[in-house]
Amino acid sequence: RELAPGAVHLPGWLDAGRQRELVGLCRSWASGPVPMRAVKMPNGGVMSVRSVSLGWHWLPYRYSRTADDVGGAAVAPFPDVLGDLGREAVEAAYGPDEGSRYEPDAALINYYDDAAKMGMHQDREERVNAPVVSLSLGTACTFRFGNTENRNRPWQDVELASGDLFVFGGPSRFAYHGVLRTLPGTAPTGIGFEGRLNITLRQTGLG
Ligand code: MD5
Ligand code: FE
Repeated sequence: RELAPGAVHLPGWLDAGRQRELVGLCRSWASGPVPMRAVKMPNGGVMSVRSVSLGWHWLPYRYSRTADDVGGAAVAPFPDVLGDLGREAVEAAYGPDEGSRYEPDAALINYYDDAAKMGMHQDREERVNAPVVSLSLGTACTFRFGNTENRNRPWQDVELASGDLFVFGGPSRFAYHGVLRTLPGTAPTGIGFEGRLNITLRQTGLG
């Protein structure tokens, strides 16, 4: 479960009830003040993943309190329920001391249809090196966990399934990573959802 120092994968960390609950919350967040949308990249490309942010709006390559690329509405506040969930997640991965210190202030909810993927990248818009918490719901995917130097080998390919927790911190915080493909047909029955959702929690270090 520790793929590299600081990179901890806890399969099935969320039970079925909590997965369903989070799917319901994601639905409500997706219809908040800022529409869920595909991010347009500065090079003209459009991401195949669709996403919505809470607390801070992520756009390439900065955070804003307003949805500057899609209507300019104020981003919805970061909900307490995700702060508590983040502390619980970091505690499960690293222990109670680090768990209690974790104060995430931004969430990205990513939605992958069967064709969506995410290229290898680092998450480096945050100004502090607190861990990133990743929760997967619905359809499983092949996730590529790389190294901190570049987007090439060495990497490890791992399947992330519904309910899995992955915490990226310490020396793994700025590793390159991506989603190669989703694995259609693998969503648990009864979750009330088709496709893959990923919730990431981040501590931006912004005021
Ligand atoms: C996803 N999302 O499955 C992933 C999960 C994103 C993104 O990559 O930027 O929205 S988060 C994976 C992650 C975050 C921070 C560090 C590392 C992985 N890592 O060191 O591998 O939609
Ligand atoms: Fe990322």
